Amino acid sequence: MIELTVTGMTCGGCVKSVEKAVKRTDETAAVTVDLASGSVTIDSSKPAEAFKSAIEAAGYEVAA
Ligand SMILES: [Cu+2]
Repeated sequence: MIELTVTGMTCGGCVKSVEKAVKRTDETAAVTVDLASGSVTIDSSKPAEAFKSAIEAAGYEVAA
């Protein structure tokens, strides 16, 4: 299980963008995004780095 803290999400549209970035990286990943806390939980066998890059490329910041 991968847990990332994402900052810069302000609305449901941002949540969708982050979910899309995750799915682009691994279409079979199960992803849960909590808008209030910025917590993004991903169930995938791919490395966390791959998701971090994808989310950053979508325009959000990922805390280490
Ligand atoms: Cu938004």
